[in-house]
Amino acid sequence: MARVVAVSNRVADPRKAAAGGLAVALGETLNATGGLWMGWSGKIVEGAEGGRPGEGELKVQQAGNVTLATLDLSREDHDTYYLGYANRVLWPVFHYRLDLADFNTAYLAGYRRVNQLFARQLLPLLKPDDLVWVHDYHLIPLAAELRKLGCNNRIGFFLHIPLPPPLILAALPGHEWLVGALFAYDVVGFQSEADAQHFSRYVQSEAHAEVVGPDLYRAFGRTVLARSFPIGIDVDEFAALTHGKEARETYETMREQYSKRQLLVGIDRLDYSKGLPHRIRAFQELLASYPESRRSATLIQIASPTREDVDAYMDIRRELEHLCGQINGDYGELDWMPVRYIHRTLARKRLPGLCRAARVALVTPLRDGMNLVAKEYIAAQDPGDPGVLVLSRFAGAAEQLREALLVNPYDTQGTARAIHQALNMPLEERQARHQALLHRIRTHDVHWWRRSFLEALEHVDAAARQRAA
Ligand code: GDG
Repeated sequence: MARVVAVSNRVADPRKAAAGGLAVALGETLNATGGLWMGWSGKIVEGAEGGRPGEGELKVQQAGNVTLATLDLSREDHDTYYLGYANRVLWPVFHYRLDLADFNTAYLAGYRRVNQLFARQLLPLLKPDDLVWVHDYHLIPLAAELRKLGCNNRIGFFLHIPLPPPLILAALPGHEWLVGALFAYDVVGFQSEADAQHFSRYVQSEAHAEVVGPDLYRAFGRTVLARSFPIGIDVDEFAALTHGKEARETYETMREQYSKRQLLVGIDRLDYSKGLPHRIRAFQELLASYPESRRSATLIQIASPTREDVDAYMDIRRELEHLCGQINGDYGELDWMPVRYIHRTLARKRLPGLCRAARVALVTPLRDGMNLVAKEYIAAQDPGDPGVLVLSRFAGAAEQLREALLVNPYDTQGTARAIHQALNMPLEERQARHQALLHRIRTHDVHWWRRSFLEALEHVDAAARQRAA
């Protein structure tokens, strides 16, 4: 296979365990294929007013069989491109939260500038046969910028977050430009069927795209293959972590502490898309409606800090702290607190131990592209005595994980009922559901995801590319 060149906002050393869905999946991909990974270094260069680092500041280093190419950003570029357009515009809009979007025109200018900078820096590193694989909403216009500079490589794009329905997308100023930029790719991948359908409906109604074959859309003088490629996890690697020293220690400590209680777990970045306040309210409803869960059910909620410079994230933190304080105040006893809320990142090696010790996992985002925690929880279970996954129907993962208990996170009482059902589920039913779920995450794991996307990119119709050139 041709060399893979991955591009994402951030890069991480693929030899080290990373926190964050994209970093974990891309690290695995590049470890398997070798190749080049390009992105922002994470460093901000303070300069003269509005100063940007000059060209040619790409830092190239080797990490095993992967070459890492990173560039620094100026303060202005970082604030407009990353904090601004990516996280104050695209993230909320794509998660159906128009109310949280801040359509500041300076953000868009920064977004375009940084995508142009990425294209200029990347082009000299490319060989003609390289497969270029661009990731996520930070870099949607990158292929269009590369094409402008004469790049004729096969370029694929994968969107890790949801794509909203046409009418929500159409509220984004400049949406025609943004979606038009997707046609500079050869393959565009989404997490779920629902997202792929939103794309299909949008391009046909707003861009008069023609459907020229299965999943093939023609508009703006180019043809793009657009379909879902649901991302998975490395099931064996996660299961192996479960048996590692740190995970076993965590598992044993938890089992000891909660031997007479029922442990529930939630593991999320502290992001408003993850539905944490709704989850805590559903847990509160459980304690109110099912008195037998008092003094017994305990929820450990890990909420790892993220994007703390964006206002909406400070607000969600305050709301969550308030709710956890309230529920502990209302229901706590000298020897039992209903919620243990931890606003820190837990070491990756400990996560599987916590997952295995928990009888129930609450994965209840209001919207999520996929949600890898749902899959990690399944991989960490003891098949002889597995726990139960309570999963939001609005996570991309719900399309695949039908044997989880699917809930509407906005329905507090319905979610509380599902939690109660999960806590009381007989062993046989737990085993049957877990077996089906484990099979699903094994057949559609991260290796399957990488192979199916890259095969689609490698074999995308040559004739269609010729017509487009
Ligand atoms: C985006 C999309 C999509 C979480 N807390 C800790 C920790 N994590 C790890 C989890 C998991 C990853 O981070 C989170 O992945 P998710 O998929 O749940 O969510 P996002 O970060 O929002 O990822 C998402 C994903 O991209 C991949 O395409 O599924 O829909 O939003 O691996 O275990 N890891 C450690 N400590 C923590 O406290 N070490």
